[in-house]
Amino acid sequence: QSNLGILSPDLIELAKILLENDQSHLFLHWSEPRVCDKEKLEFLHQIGRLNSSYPGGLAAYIKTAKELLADSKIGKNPYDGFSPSVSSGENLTFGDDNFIEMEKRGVVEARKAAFVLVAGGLGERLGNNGMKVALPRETTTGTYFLQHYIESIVALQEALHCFCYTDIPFIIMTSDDTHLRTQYLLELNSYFGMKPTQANLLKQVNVACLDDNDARLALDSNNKYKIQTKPHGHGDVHSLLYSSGLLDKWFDAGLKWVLFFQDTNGLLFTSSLGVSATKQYHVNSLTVPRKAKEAIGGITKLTHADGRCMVTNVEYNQLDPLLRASGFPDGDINCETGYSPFPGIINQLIPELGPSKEELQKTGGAIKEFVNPKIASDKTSFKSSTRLECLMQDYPKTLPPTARVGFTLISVMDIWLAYTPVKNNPEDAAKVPKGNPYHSPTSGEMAIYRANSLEEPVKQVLNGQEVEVWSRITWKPKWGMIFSDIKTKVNQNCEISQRSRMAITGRNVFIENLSLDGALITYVSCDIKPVKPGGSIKNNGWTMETVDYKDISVPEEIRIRGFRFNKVEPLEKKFTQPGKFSLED
Ligand code: UGB
Repeated sequence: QSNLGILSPDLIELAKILLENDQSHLFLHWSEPRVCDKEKLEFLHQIGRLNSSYPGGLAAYIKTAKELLADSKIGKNPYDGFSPSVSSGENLTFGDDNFIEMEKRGVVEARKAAFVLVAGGLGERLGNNGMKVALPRETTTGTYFLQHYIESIVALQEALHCFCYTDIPFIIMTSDDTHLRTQYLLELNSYFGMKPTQANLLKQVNVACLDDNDARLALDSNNKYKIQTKPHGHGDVHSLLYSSGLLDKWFDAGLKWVLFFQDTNGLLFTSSLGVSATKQYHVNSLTVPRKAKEAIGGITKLTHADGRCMVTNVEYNQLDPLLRASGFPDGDINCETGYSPFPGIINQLIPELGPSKEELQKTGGAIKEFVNPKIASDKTSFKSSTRLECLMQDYPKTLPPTARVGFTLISVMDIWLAYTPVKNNPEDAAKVPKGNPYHSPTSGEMAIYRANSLEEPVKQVLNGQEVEVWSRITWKPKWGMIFSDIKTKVNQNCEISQRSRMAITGRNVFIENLSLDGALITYVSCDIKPVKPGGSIKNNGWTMETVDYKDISVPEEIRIRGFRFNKVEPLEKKFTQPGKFSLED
C-alpha cells in the first residue's frame, strides 16, 4: 500500500518469516504508508542481503541465536560432558632428517594446494590506523606482510614450474574494513609480482546484531530502518569458499589441499603439508609449543561421556576452566618442557579438499558458532548488542568421529619462523607476564632476525619490552624457503656479527667465506646462474636508534616497534654477472 514499488515476492516472504520468528519489533515503528518509503525499501533490501549471505538464511540465524543465548543465559559450558586430554600428533624437530623429509614432501604437495589468507580483521588490539597485512614484516627491507605471502607463493610456483601446470590459487578473505585497502595495496604494487588473475578477494559480510536473550535483531540507534551489524569472525572463510563454488572448481582441477593462514604469521607450511600427505590427515593444524594460559587456543582431545570424541581447538579462556572442572585443579599449567601440554593453535589449517568439500556440502558451509553477550548489571539486558561468531579453526567440531584430525607440532626453534604475530599494542605488550611472548610489532620483527641468525644477541628494552636483538639478516622467499635449500646456500666459513645487517634478494646467491661486520645488501639482476659473494667486510653499517611509541613525529609503523635504523655506511652490491666475487675493498 505504498510507493515501495514492485517488491520481490522473496522480500515479502522474508518479512513474513521475520514476523513468525518473533521479530515484529522491526516493523512496529513503521510510519504510515508513503512516509519514509525509501528507508523502508533500503531496510527490506538489507534484510534480503543478511538473509542470502547466511547459510540457511535469517530464520536459521535467529534459531541458532535463540539456542546459544539460552545456553549462555544458564551458564551452560559448551564442553559440558567432555573430558579434555592431550592428543597425539606429529612432533617435528627443526633441521633433523624427518623435518627435512617432511619439508621436501610438502613442497611437492604444494603444487596441489590453494592458499587462503584471512585478512578481514582490523587488529583492534594493535590499534594502528591501517590494516595489518600492509605493515612491514620487518623494517630492514620494509617488505609488507602481504608482499611476503605473495612472494612466497610465487617463489614456490617458480620452484615447482616443471610440476605446476596452472597457477597456485591465492584467495584473500577481506571485510568491509579491509576490502578496498587490500585491493588498493595490490594494485599499487602490481600484485607484488603475482598475476592479478591469480589473487582473488572474497569479501565477508557482517551478520545482524542481537539485542536480547530472545534473539531480537538490533536496530541501529540512529536509523530505525536499519539493522545493526557486526563481523561474524574468520570462520566465514569456509562458507565463502563453499558458496563461491571455488571448492568445486579446485577439486575439478585436481587440487588436494587448502592451506589457510592469518595476517601476521610467518608462512611456514611446507613441513605440515608434508605431514598431512604422509599421515593422510583430513585436517591438520600447524601448532607451536604454547605457554600455559598464553592467549592462543590449544589443540585438545575431547571425549564425551556418551562416547563422542574430537580433536579440536579449545580457546585459551575456556581451556583453563575446562581443565579445572575435569579433575585438574591447577588448570592449564606448564609441564616439564616449560610449555603447556596443549599445543598452541596458530590458525594455520590444512583440510584435505575432497573430504572438506563433502562436509561443507552437508552444512551449507556453516561451522559451529558461539555467542558472547556482555550482560548489564540488571543481569538480563545486554550492555551492547551482540552477534553470533565463528572461528575458522572450529571447522573440525562438525566432523564425524571417523575424520582423521591431527596436528603438526613444531619445535621451539621454529616458533620464530612460524608464529611471530603482531597483535598487541606497545602498552599492552609491555604488560605481558615475563616469559610469555609479547606478540607485538617489536617482538614480531626481532623473531625474524632470531630465526635467521646464529651470532649471540644482545638484550635491549624497546617500547617497554625486553627483547633479544640478533643480527638483522633477511632474505626473499625465492632465495630459500626450506631448510635443506638454505643450507646449500651458505657455506660453513661465514660469520656475521651481531651488529650487522644483511639482505639477500636473488635466487642463486651462494654466500661463501663471508665475514661481515657492518651492512651488506645484495641485488642480483641475473637470476639464473650462481652468484657467489664472499670476503671480509667491515663498515659502519646501519645503526639502530630507539624510538618511543608515543612520539607521533615518527611514522606509526616505525614507532610501534620502538626502534628505527639509520643507514650510516652500508655496502650495497648489485651483481649483473654470475661468478665468484670478493667484496673486500
Ligand atoms: N579475521 C577475519 O578475517 N575476519 C574476522 O571477522 C576476524 C578476524 P585475530 P583471534 O592464532 O594467533 C585467533 O583477531 O581471533 C582474521 C584464535 O581464536 O588476530 O583473536 C584477521 O584478519 C586463537 O585461538 O585472532 O585469535 C586475522 O588474520 C589463536 O590461536 C585472523 O582472522 C590466535 O588466533 C585472526 O584474527 C592466533
